[in-house]
Amino acid sequence: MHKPNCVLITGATGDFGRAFVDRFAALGCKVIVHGRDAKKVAALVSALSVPVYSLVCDMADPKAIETAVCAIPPEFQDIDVLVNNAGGALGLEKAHESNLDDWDAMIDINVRGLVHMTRHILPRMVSAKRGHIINIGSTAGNWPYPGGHVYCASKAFVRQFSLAVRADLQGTSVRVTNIEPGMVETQFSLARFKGDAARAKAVYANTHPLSPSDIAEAVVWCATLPAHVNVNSIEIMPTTQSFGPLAVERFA
Ligand code: 8X3
Repeated sequence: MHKPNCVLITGATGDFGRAFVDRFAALGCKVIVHGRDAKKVAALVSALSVPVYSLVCDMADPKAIETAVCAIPPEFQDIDVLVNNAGGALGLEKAHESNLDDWDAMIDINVRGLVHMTRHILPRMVSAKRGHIINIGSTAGNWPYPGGHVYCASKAFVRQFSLAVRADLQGTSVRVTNIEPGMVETQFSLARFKGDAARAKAVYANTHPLSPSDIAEAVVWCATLPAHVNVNSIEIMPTTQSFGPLAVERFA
């Protein structure tokens, strides 16, 4: 098994992030726990028994990302897995009725934040000829749906960015993987619906969604495969979720 040295997980205080932190910590990896809220990061870190570093910054603020990454101490600079997990969806209104601030926030975190973090971490991986960028994409990047607009587009960006960066990394031994989860029961919908708990709960009602640990399983599997194996992408849905027909407008 390929054992990572040091894993940086963005958005680590969320449901996915905590599942990833737990799994990599169980492997004995050093973990860099990123979050925006210092208190939440401190609570997560206090439960870990592996070497851990807290990286507190807002992924929507490129300068803050750079400053935080530059301050990582030498003993945590051997990052060989970056899990770009921070991100989310805001709103499900039709495109022409959406809130532009929501659109900007999704672009800032899902796209710009991920790109900046990747750009800061990659050079050291390339010099070390060892590393793995694992991006958390979404089925939304492959399959559009009403109200998905910028969220779907941001995840399509993440997919193509992952593949194109992989092309650039030919010859460096650095791996890139895009994990594309479908419906997973997390705080994702609560955030999308801005705290409307009933609406968020309804998304997962009377079905069997995936859990964050299902996605952690895939992330850790990819990260621990032998160094000569690169999983380009994995799309994962619950068995209860599949595809619908294309919509056709019919005239009266
Ligand atoms: C989450 C999957 O279908 O809610 O990325 O957009 S979906």
